[in-house]
Amino acid sequence: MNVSAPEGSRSEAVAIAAERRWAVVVGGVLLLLVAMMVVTGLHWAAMPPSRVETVDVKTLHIAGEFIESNLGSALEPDGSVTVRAIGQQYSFTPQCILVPTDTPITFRLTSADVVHGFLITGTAINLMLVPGYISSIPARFDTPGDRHMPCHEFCGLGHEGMWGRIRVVDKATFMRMAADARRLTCVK
Ligand SMILES: [Cu+2]
Repeated sequence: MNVSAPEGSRSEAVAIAAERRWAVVVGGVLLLLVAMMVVTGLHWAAMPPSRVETVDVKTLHIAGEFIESNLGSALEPDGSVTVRAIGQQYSFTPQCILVPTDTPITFRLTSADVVHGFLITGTAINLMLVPGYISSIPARFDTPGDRHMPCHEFCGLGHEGMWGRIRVVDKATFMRMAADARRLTCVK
């Protein structure tokens, strides 16, 4: 009831000054976020992300890493295993991938036509296969056994029939087989 006029206008001035300050801070944050979106958008549009490897889809089957004779599991000089495979409408090549237990494994895959998915059931291995790019993921299996490998990106009318198998075998068995063959699969 007893608020004097000068006191009232002083608190109003304080409130207005505080509102201005916060308006500037919020405006600054918004400008920063918009600037980040613009810069990262242009950057990602201009080049693929770092460490992404590309591959020429037109020569996939006739030259380079993904020719048919190079697909399957390869034992590397350091004792690790590299698995190379292709997804295409509507199958994986090889249809059955053979890997050993207790060994560092690197999966390297690509697509010959449209986007496919590569997933190994019961594991965290889950990749998107994009034509023109090599998708790579490290893995390690502790127990032998068969696992499914379904395509999980809708890739056309035959999508539901697109799946393969991963067979994990005992390390000693794999090493015996690797002594006789350059590339291993479990395709019958
Ligand atoms: Cu597919």
